[in-house]
Amino acid sequence: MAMMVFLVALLPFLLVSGCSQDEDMLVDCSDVYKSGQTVSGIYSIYPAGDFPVWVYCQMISDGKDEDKGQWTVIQRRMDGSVNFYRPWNQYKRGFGNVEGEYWLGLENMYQLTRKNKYMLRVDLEDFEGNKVFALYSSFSVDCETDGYTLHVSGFTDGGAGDSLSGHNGFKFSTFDKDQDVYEHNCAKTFLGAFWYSNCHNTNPNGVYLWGDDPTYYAIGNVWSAWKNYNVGMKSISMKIKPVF
Ligand SMILES: [Ca+2]
Repeated sequence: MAMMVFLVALLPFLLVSGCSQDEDMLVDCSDVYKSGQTVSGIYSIYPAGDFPVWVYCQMISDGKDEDKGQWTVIQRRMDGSVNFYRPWNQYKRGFGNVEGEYWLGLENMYQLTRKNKYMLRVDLEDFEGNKVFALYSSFSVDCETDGYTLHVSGFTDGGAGDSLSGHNGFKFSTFDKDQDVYEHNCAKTFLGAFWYSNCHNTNPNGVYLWGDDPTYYAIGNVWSAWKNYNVGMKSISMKIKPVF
C-alpha cells in the first residue's frame, strides 16, 4: 500500500519529466520580473526547467549602477544564523533559508548558467554600515564532472575592489572534497567552501565573524580587496541575472 501511494504521488512528475521546456517557464528572477512580479521577495524558479527551487529575488536596483534589479540571489550571509561549514552534497544541492542566509546550490548555478550568459554582482556591507559592490560581466559554473569550475570575468568596481577574478578557472572545494591546488585542504584550513585556488582572496562561505577580529586570519566571510583578511562582512550576497 505504501508503495502504491508513493507511485501515485510520483506519477505527475513522471508524466512531465520527458516534456520539452515550457516557453513560459520561469527560469530565473528576470523571468519572474517579466511575468509582472516586480517586488523583491521569495519566488519559485525552474533552473533546469523541471523542478521548482525557492529563491530570493532582488527586483529593485539600489540606484548605485545602471541595473534594473531582477537579480537571482545565489548566496547570502546577513546575520550568522546559518552554518556554512557543510559537506559537498549540501553545496551541490543547496541549503539554508531563502528568507535569510542560504546557498542556492552548485547544480542550480550550473543549470542556470549553462544555456544563457549571466552577469554577477557581489554586494558587501561592513558593520559600520558602509556598502560597496563588485560587478562581473560574465559568470558561469561548469557541470559536476568538471568540478563545478568557476568562470568569472569582466570586473567593474563598485568600491569593493576585485577579490574574485583570482578564483576564475578553479574547481569548487568543500572539507570532504578537496579540488583546490593547495597542498593541504583549503576548506578545512579556512573553514568554508569555495572555488579555492591556493587558497583565497575572498571566503564568502567562511565563518560569520561579527566584524573585525585580529585573532582569526582568513577564516571569516572576508573580501580582502576591500577590508583585510581579519574583517568579516556584516552582509555579503552574490546574485546573477542574464546579460541581455
Ligand atoms: Ca588540496
